[in-house]
Amino acid sequence: MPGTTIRATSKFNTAELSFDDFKKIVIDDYRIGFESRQASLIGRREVLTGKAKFGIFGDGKEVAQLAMAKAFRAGDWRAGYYRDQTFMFATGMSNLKEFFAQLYANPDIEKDPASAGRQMNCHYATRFINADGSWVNQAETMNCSSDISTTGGHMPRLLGLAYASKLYRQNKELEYLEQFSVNGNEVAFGTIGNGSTSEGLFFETFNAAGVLQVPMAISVWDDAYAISVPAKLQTTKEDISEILKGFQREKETNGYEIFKVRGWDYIALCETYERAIALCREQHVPVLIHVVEMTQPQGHSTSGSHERYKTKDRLTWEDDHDCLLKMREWMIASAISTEAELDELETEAKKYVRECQREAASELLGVINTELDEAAKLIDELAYNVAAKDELLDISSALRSSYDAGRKDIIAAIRKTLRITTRENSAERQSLLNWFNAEMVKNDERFNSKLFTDTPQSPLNVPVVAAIYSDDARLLDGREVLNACFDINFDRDKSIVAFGEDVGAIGDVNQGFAGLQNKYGDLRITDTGIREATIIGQGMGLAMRGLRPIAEIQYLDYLIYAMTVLSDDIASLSYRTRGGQKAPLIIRTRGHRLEGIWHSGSPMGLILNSMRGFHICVPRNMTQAAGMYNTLLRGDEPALVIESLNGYRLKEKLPDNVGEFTVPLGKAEILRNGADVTVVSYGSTLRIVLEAAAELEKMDIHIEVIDPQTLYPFDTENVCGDSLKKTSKLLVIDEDVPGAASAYITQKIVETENGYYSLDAQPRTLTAKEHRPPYGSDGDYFSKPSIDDIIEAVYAMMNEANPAKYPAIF
Ligand SMILES: Cc1ncc(C[n+]2csc(CCOP(=O)(O)OP(=O)(O)O)c2C)c(N)n1
Ligand SMILES: [Mg+2]
Repeated sequence: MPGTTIRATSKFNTAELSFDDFKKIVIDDYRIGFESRQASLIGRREVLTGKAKFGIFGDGKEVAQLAMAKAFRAGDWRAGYYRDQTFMFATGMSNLKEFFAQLYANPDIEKDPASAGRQMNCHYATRFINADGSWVNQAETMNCSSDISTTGGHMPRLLGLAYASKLYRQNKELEYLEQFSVNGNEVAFGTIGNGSTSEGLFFETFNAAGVLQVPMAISVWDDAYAISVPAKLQTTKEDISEILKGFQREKETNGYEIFKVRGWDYIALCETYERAIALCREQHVPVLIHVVEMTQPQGHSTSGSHERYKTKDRLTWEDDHDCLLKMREWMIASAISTEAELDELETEAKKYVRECQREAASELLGVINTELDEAAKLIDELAYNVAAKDELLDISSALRSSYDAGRKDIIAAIRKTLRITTRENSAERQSLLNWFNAEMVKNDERFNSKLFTDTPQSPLNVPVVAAIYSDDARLLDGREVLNACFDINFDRDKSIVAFGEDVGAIGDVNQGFAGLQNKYGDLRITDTGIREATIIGQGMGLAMRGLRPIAEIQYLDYLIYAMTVLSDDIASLSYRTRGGQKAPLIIRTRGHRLEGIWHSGSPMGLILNSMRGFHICVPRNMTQAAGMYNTLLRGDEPALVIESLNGYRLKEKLPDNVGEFTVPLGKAEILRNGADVTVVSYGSTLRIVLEAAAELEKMDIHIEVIDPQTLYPFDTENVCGDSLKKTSKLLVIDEDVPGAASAYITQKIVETENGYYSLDAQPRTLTAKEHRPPYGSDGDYFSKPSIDDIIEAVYAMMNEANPAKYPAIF
């Protein structure tokens, strides 16, 4: 039985290395590369013969990755893409059996620790959360942040992983966090395909790292194609390192060191990586290693064949420049090995990879077959006691004879059986039902769990601490309440940092951080360039490395620039690693009720539909916001806090414990009692709703006003549903377009909270118009829900219920 291969490639770093030692290292490297190639070849065959769904492999990229692995150390990080299997094998961060387990989508974490069968093959991750929710010692492990499939989407995260090393090196107050860094000596390694460098995220990241001077090493795997599209249509001058030459650092300037090397030249690659990474690690200079003349022996993926779009000449060139072939030729020419020795090595390697593949396949099949046998037996037992015996026996025999049955086939067979036997009430049916229910719990765990990491440190477990007010509590501007909250937290927890556009010197455009840079230094309260996607990526990387970042997006409207990082990367991180990684990033922004097409600030539907995996906080004032920050800063899950833009100068009472009191997530509050209509809204709109409530009172209409406070989670105590028991009428008010957040809130109340059963009128929503609001107060009035709109919407509901008492206005 093949053991799991944990090998770290040895480095050529000693002057005394004998030729024999050198030979051994090279031969071992070749073996790793060759095994990796075999895995690619077998993997493709498994897909094409229907045993796995999809395959994308690292063939043609092996030799450069062997060289990169030599420069990679404990404490270092990788943020890469789907071609890096050889690197993962060479560093021991993954192995062949895990490779195949992922290819077969095995949901067992032990078998596929990277994603528990949730990600396509070659999407890697190391697990860095212990069972109790604590962090592993990242300074002692090699670390791989979880891959995503979107081309270049990982670049912003890479920036953050590198930036953490800068903070750990330069901020001496962080020395106590020794499980995350040794004096910032870690390098963040990024890999990206040549085609993907066309993405904006690549350029944004590249520039930001040059400004920040962080230990980030980007390798571009250049095989001159991006699926079928050649370099000519991707990259100016067809050469990414050529066009990035302006970033080359010079005397007295910041910038990059740029290297270019051929992907089949083993020795040049080893030398380049050693030099580049030493510089990056020691001096915190970002480096670009452009690896050219790479190939794709099997084409892009199992979805198609490259013969369709590559010329005969190109295909011949690729055959001749196959990196393993070239390495082999060089090894023989330099007397490192002989043809016969390498033949033998290759034969052994093929056998070994085959064994790994077979074991991975049979491990999954074995478990599924046991479940299948149990299910089929239970169906049989039921069949002999019911009228539909033959139909049931057909189901069990189809299940037994199905080729490569999966869990879906087993569960579908049981569900069908249960449908057929609804009128039966036997012990056998109950046994089947019990088995089904138990299996569904396991399947839920396998396929649907860990949207959040749900550790004991979850913000949902943070103790509730009420705000305390002295009799002489000061009345301050809302921004000052926030400022006081941040001040105390920065003092309490040295790992908290905040950054964003205009956050540093002026303390953000609304002064929430005013004075704090002076007090805590510019490593903790920091200005950034205008680059929302990488502000979020910067926060993500820091959060993965044990810091507590607050990343600021100046206005909510600009969150859209960062949407791919938020949605594809952070929101799915816990889910796609089945709780193996977390990024407890807090995003601070402000929105609602400003005016103008790009400052109207309520793309809430967009957020709700793309950020599951975040907590979404919509505080109605700055005190509630402060309480939410206090909760989130003590928890370990990502969150978005949308402050009310027009609330910074409104007066609020300063709690005595402004840095300690907490607002629990998911706790709705009744702001005003009333028995006629339940009105649910959030954020700044609530102020208008409360004004409308006072007007309505004069008309003898009493509305109950509820603030859910957070949209994820939403009203976990059923406050809205309970209110409907009293009012039987629901109005949801929202500033986004029709069918956006208002639809979500209505669904939650009517369906999840069973509000439907209390309603005696159609539930209604009052939203903004379908277009964005124009600039100016008139534009706001005619586009967003106004006090008049609210009064009339409530009144119309009362008119419908009792026209005699509430005659129509219009
Ligand atoms: C944002 C995004 N756009 C498009 C795709 C589809 N896609 C997947 S791989 C790929 C080509 C990538 O080429 P390159 O960066 O050169 O890497 P290579 O596969 O050649 O190693 C494309 C277009 C994607 N996954 N994500
Ligand atoms: Mg390419």
